Amino acid sequence: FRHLLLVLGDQLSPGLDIFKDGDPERDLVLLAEIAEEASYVRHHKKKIAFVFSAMRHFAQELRESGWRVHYIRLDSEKPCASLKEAVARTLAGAKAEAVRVTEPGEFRLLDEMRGWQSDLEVQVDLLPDSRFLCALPDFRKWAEGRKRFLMEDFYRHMRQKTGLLMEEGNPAGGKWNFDKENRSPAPSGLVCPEPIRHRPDEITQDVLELVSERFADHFGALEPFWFAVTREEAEAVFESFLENGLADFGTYQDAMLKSERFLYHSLISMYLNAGLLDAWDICVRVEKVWRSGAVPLNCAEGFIRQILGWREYVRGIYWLKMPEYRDENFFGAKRDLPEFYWTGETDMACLKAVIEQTLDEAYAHHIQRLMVTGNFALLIGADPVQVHEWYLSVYADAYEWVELPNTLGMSLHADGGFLGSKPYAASGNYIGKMSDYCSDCAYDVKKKTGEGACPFNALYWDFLHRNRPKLKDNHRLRTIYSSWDRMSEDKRIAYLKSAGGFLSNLPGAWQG
Ligand code: FAD
Ligand code: DLZ
Ligand code: SF4
Repeated sequence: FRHLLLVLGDQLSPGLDIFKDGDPERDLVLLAEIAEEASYVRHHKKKIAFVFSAMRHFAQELRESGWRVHYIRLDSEKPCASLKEAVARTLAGAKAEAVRVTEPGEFRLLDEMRGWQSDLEVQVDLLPDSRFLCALPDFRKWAEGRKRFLMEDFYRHMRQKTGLLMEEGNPAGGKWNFDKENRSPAPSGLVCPEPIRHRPDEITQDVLELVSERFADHFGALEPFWFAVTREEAEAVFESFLENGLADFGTYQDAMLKSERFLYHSLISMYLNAGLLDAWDICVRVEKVWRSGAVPLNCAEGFIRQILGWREYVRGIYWLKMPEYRDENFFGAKRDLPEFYWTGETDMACLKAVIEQTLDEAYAHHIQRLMVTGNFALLIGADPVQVHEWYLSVYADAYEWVELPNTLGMSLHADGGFLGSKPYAASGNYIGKMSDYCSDCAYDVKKKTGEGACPFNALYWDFLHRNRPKLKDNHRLRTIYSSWDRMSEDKRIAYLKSAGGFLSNLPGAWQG
């Protein structure tokens, strides 16, 4: 062969440069199910099933369009322990002049691949991942010499660069951001569109059997399994969102309801991240729907911002700051992540609902991740590495390039505010306002301290008080600290005592 084209489990796109420059007559494609990739954290069973099934379907799609594909299954007679071994073994059976691979989405793998050329004694070409809307050198250029790295600045830059939602050089509607019109709580009884539930085909059934045998001790429920595993199925999910979800997306973006786990969210992150959907195509189609008059601008803008703005921005930050980023711990937080993150067994109704949903679906929407599980981990001072490993394990869309900046930067403020200008810390009041979780909780969200009070209330003040030396110069927290200072001493002591009592009774880490 001329080239061996290695495709990773989250690179399932025929539009990648390795295919564009490839030649089905002379190149061989390699996909490999690898124990190491499937267990470097205890990924949710649904995530592994999704990745393996999507890989097998992609191999089939490539073969149908004329590519020769070598596919190594986890249950083959000679499974491979690592990606390097998969490449070495394939090369031993089928000589190739060079190995070509798209840059992976995680630093650990990129670092490893940099050593392959000398270890395997073959030329290894790492090609940039062309699925993103901001190439990494362009992000670096944007970041160079900047004092502040706000997402909003980057987003405006991307709007101008791409021309999305622009009119004669100005933002459509005269404003860059329509968030003021978004973010209402959801009325109880709201009925949202049902997600499309795909029926597992034979390939998926095989994978489900494999996962239930090999990964029984991993997090979460394997079935019912209804994720899309092909481009066509993922396309149907997005189409259904355009028709039924987009018009209300912005309005209820931050709401949380016990009975509606998906609300008006698109549920496309895992397909985008694995390569079954294309980010540019998604943005262009959302813009088109707005231009057709079918949805208001605030919805289209709010949605495009998530993809053109946030998604590209966190990726840029990840590659700008790694590998040191992973070890940042601004607050010096070192508490074990409580066991109930892995089981859902807690009497705090909000955490229970979000963790149980995560166990069932390998999905939670942004505000559930940020303001319930993330907020609690921040307030109790949980060890950022343990929190990071939890988020990387439990969501079907989790890869380090997107998960780490969201967890360590946005949620835990462990990077000292590089990514977000203030910690997303909130008391029970926020959860009470944006959800219906509090109505059947063992705690009273209105009660501030003492027996039966919502733990978030005291933890919130304890967090601010404990970390004051680190946060005192943050001008966005000035009014909050002056409220604290205006409280009577008795009240402050009651808060700190309540929080102290709660923290000392928290369960330890999961021993699993
Ligand atoms: P929608 O609400 O419908 O949003 C549309 C799309 O916008 C998403 O599919 C996603 O591609 C993009 N998007 C929205 N917010 C973000 C964001 N903050 N960063 C990057 N992309 C965004 N997203 C992941 O894809 N993988 C992760 O591992 C991940 N980990 C997270 C961890 C924490 C602590 C937090 C707070 C957020 C995390 N997010 C992650 C971002 C966000 O929660 C998910 O992208 C979103 O919930 C996916 O659901 P959806 O497709 O229904 O999104
Ligand atoms: C997530 C994942 C899993 C569970 N399994 C595999 C695998 O067996 N083979 C593979 O090539 N990729 C897998 N992946 C995706 C990789 O973990 C992902 O490519 C890297 O983390 C880089 O983003
Ligand atoms: Fe969560 Fe507090 Fe509400 Fe209970 S009362 S659901 S702990 S916010």
